[in-house]
Amino acid sequence: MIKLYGVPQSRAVRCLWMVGETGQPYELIPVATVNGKIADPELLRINPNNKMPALVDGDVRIFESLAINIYLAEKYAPALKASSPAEAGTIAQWSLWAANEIEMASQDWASHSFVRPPEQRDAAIAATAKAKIDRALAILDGALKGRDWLVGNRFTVADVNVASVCYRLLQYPDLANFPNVKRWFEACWARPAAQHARKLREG
Ligand SMILES: N[C@@H](CCC(=O)N[C@@H](CS)C(=O)NCC(=O)O)C(=O)O
Repeated sequence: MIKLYGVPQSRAVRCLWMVGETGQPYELIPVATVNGKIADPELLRINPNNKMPALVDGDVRIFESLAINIYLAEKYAPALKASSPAEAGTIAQWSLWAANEIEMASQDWASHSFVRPPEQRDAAIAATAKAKIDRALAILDGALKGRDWLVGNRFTVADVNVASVCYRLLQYPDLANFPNVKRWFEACWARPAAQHARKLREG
């Protein structure tokens, strides 16, 4: 059975969404921590970076949440995987774009807007992050103009990866400024597997 190491309150939520899309049975293995730091020899053997999530599926071991999702699509969700080299490149493009262009800004914005206790928030960091998010969302909005999904004419792992990296933007106040993103983002997160992953994370 697929084993996913991590907790839903981490980037593992991205893989919980994707494994839900596959319909495959899986086991979620929470990683051990000591004083809030990961201290789990089993995780370390799978991911030498000592970070979650990580996946074991038979002989296959993969770390990096977005790569795990691409693997799950490749192996278990034919409709969500690339159907040509061009699609494979475009799925990689959007996955790497999300990780590089939006992930840190989204985390900084959330962290300094509502995640941290008020006395630990820095309004300047939140404002800088918000400006970066707005720039990224304008690019995404352009890419989604006249289309429902990022790659091909169907929901793919690219949509799971980008929408799940943008998890914190479920609370973004200015999403309506990017109507194509808003429409797409709502459609992505309305999927049963996305709703389930959110429930696992938020309770
Ligand atoms: N790029 C990696 C990042 C993984 C990562 O940073 N995971 C965090 C939890 S969301 C973690 O394990 N942090 C523990 C630590 O840094 O000690 C991915 O997407 O999987």
